[in-house]
Amino acid sequence: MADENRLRILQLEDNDIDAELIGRELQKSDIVFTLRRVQTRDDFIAALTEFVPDLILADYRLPQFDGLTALRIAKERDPDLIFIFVSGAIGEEFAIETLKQGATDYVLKDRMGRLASEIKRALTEAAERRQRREAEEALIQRDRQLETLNSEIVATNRRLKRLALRDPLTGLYNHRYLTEAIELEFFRTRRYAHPFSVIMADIDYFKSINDVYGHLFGDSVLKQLAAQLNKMMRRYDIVGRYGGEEFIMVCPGVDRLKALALAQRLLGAVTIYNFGDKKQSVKLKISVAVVSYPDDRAARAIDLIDIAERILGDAKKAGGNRVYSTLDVSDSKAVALKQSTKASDINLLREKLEKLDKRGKE
Ligand code: GH3
Ligand code: MG
Repeated sequence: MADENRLRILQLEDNDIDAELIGRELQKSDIVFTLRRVQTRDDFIAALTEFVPDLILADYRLPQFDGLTALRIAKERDPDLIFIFVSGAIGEEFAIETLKQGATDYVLKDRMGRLASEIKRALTEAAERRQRREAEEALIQRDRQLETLNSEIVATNRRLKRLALRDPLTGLYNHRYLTEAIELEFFRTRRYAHPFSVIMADIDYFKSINDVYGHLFGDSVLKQLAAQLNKMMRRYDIVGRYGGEEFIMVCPGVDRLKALALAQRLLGAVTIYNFGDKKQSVKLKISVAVVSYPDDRAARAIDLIDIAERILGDAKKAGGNRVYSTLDVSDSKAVALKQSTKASDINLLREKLEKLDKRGKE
């Protein structure tokens, strides 16, 4: 049998006759082994690293060394090393002490017949222990992998959720989120009877900025405006990009009067800001519509957005660069706003067509 498959037995024994006896006992068995015998502390320690035993058979009493110290040294090196005392009669107390200290077993010299079977039992138990430990380690490893996978899934979900709710250019909330947020505020307002306002802002003549300075420049202007709007709003307001150059701010707890003041501040701040970069800067003008609930009556949340778009249309028609609410549109129109959405949709379409026609002529 190849050397590496032989059981490597280190024998700590000073008595030649006993050593011979143990050797013969092992030969009689079917254990295939390589035996190294040592008698002193130094040789024992050296053999642990040079010989690297699988198993130690140790006497208890030696002239210059003792079995318990050998056991301690061996266990320090490798806590799993099989260590069997083979000794003359030992008291029960000592036998218990050896096991407490980590000995695998003890065999009395006058019962040497047990040696081979004890060694085999110890080997089987050690193999089982190893298997159990490997299985446990594999389990821990798998748990760890699952944990990592789990946190990756959580992170991906968070990213996906963010992607689903945010506008990629400006990082603001997107159209979908805004509609849901307005819906939610609408129900909350009806339930708790506190007001809320929607501020819709649209850049005046933004198309011409794209036309003159290019689409990329237009993009950076949109990003800067988004940042400005975001900076000016309170933490619990929702700021989003509703469409191309149209932004919406949802302000819970804010009535029309407060919202109008806020919208004026936004308009003022945007007007004085320099948009663009070092090479090119532009001034922006915006038109702002303010709708508030319950000041503006609406049967559904979506009606508020319709009203805002109509007010915005009127603000543009009046030359832009202004804040409008239903207070600024003519009475008949305000009433019309509150009527059937079908009629208001037709009006909205008509206005859009008029606007397109006007632009075509420009
Ligand atoms: P008005 O004063 O009536 O609001 O006119 P306007 O030019 O601002 O509005 P219009 O609806 O005629 O055109 C909007 C322009 O916004 C046209 C479109 O190319 C541009 N736009 C929309 N989304 C983006 C974008 O993500 N990036 C850039 N650079 N431009 C955009
Ligand atoms: Mg515009």
